[in-house]
Amino acid sequence: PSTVYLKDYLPPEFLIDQVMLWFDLDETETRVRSRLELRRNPAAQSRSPDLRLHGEQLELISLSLDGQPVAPAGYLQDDEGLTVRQVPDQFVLESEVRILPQQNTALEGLYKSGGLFCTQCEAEGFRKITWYLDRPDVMSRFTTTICADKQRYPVLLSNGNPSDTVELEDGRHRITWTDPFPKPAYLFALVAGDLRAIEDSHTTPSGREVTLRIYVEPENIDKCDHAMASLKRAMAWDEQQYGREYDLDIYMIVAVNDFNMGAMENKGLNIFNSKFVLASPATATDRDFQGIESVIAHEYFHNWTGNRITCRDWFQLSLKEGLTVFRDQEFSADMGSRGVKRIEDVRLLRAHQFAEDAGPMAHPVRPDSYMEINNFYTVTVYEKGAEVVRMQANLLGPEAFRGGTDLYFERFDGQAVTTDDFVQCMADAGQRDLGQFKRWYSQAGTPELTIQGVYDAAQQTYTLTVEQHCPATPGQPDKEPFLIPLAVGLLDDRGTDLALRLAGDSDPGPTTRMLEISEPRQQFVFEQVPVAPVPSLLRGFSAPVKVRFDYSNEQLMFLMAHDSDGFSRWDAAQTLAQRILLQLVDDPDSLVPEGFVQAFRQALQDSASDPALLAEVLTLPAESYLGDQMAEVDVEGIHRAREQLKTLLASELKTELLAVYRDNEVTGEYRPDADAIGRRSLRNLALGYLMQLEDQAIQALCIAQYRAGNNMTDVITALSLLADRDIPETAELLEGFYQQWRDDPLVLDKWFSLQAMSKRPDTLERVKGLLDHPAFSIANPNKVRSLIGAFCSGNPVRFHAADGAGYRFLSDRVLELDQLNPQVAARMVRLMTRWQRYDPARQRLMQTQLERILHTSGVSRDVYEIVSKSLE
Ligand code: DPP
Ligand code: ZN
Repeated sequence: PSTVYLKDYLPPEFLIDQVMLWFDLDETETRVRSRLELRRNPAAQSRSPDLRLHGEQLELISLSLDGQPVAPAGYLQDDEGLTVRQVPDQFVLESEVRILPQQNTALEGLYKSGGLFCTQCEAEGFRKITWYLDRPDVMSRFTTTICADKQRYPVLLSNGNPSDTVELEDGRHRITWTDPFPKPAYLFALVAGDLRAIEDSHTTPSGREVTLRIYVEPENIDKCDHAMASLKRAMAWDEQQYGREYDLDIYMIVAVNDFNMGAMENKGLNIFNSKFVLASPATATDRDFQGIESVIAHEYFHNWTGNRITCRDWFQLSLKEGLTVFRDQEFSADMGSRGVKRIEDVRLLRAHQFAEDAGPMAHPVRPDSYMEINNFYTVTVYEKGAEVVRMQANLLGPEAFRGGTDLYFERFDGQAVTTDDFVQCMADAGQRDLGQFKRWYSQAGTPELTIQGVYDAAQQTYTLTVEQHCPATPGQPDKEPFLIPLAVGLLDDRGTDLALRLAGDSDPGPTTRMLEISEPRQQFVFEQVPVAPVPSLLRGFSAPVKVRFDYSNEQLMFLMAHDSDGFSRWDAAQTLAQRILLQLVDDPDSLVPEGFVQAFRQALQDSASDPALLAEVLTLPAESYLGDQMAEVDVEGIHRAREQLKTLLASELKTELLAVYRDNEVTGEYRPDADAIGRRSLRNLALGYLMQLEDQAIQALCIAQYRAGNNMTDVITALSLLADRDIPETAELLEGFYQQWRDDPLVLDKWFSLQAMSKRPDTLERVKGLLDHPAFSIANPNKVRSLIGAFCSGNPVRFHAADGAGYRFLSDRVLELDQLNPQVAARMVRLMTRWQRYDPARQRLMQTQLERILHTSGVSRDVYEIVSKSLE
């Protein structure tokens, strides 16, 4: 496969002013007619006599130019597109093609999900529908006519505003949708099927009345309320926080069961993985409710950050994704508990993005090259991209940041632009040079800050020396220094924040200072510091970096107890827990400091703090994250150490854990609000510790919680804990759960996952058995993720079994899946690409499987790119 480079970007030679599309949908074949109004781009830097259009898997029926059929010598079709020879400067190109959506298992382009027709065009799916300039910098006005059997497909949707429906004689009907906003082809969408909708409305500040509709399959009509409420909150928030309002008369969301990603922001017609729409207290967990709210908001926010202003090319993907993730994070923070949201986001970033940045797939937020763009919808582009936007907000402060986004919307509305364009708006609004800051977009890797603090009692000064270093990443051996906002505070001996006065300040400043690190080594001198302070570093996680500071255990416990910054309190607890766990990996007999147990006890007895925050503090770092902190991952040692510490905490703190379990019961009607969610998470965390004790009374408690069936959060937690253990009732409960939910695919996803993540030694055998279960289908991405993905990523000790059975299992599945759905296959194969982190025996086992995949004939470009890069 060939590589595409950012440095080769050229503006398009042609533009498309208008597109008209006609779809004739049918079970055996679909016909797509298109009419493109083309003209040469005055801004083009090259001029070829021919027109080159993208197109894949299209069967040509007819082709005409300005109304005249194009003779066979006048065009050339190949696997990737169509060349029309010797075209004029302005012309109309019409074509008709035949496509087979019912055979499209890649779920890219037009495909069928159950009885529905639907589309997924980002990034390059539109070229599987018709010939086109399938690149985001070609923005055009779309008019779409859909014709289908009325009985099977009573609902026909596309982007924009609808015409009246026309009834046709043969039992078919037809409708035309017109989208007044120019858009790139990746935002095109079409849906046809037997759908029901719930409807609501929203009035924008300028007085536009917007109809809101969520379409689902008939059996799900009572599971849409939360999604609708989330949408309305997101619309109001974007109006309030960013001054952005919606621009069409109708906003539609459609839920489908077969979807490669989470959701898609198509103009006026979002298509969602049903996982991020459907919820009821009986079927959805607190996490599901929160995930729906945030994904609904994310896609809605894209209307401005993505659709109105889009990406010039796919290297700029983070322009829309990083910014939109930042926006949805802030929205969720405002809707729920801000402190907890920040911790969750940082946990995810550290677990996945730091790992990606340290591995063979490391790439900058704005990559320089790719083979397959679908492989770059990554935690780096999304989550690190969001951190890069957040740092700009940190550097500018809220007012200038808002000025920057206002400027961005004003300057670039209707255009396809770059991350540099975005940063320039921030620089202009903040009236500062952000040239150095842009390295965050071009340099991969997680910077490390090594910090030392020296207190001078005579001078009453405290000096922080900060050194930055960024490890090498593939293709980038040396890095230039980054501009890093480092939020710091200093605690006195009673744990109170000191007012911070830097050398040269006339007045004492605030208690948190945003230091700007721009040099390889820098010093900051704080004056009038009355006592030796404990520094609180990287408050609020002000930058996506690693901090090394030589804290004593006592200092960490002190920060855990006193830091005014909730994030830093949590972070101190994580650092200490990590230190203790890694010692236990080295030596199972090493002593756990009594102060640590005591700190846990205090947290359990703390009835003043937010239970959700306490649950975060009391959660030990994950096995995979602990592995990332070791020179060589000790799979079994980590699992053993973590189980050992959990059991120790459970036995030392049994009384307190039982009290937390008892006191945090949430009664009354289920509500997914921050308070109830927090209490459930703390209570279920306590149950998790208690279940370590192999105590029959506690197992009975767990079974009782399962049987009470109050809500899916409590039910699934209890069942997961039971599935970890060899308890006689488990098999029967698992079977009962299946029978109860056999008709609800989203609930069954949870059932597959919890079995895949079971600690039991025979889990792989069970997972293999579940592949043959009637409810499993390798063609459905949610099922693949919940069974295969959950096992390989959520169960390190079983996946990395020393005999290599887990690796063989994964590569077998990847090869099978690659035939059907390369995008999802490439996601799965990533789980084996960090082989260099393991011992030589495991390395060889993983390499063998990777080589086997690479040398299989017909392997997709998606999988090839990941595997070949991981073996380099
Ligand atoms: N653009 C989608 C999203 O992240 C993914 N295809 O919202
Ligand atoms: Zn997005």
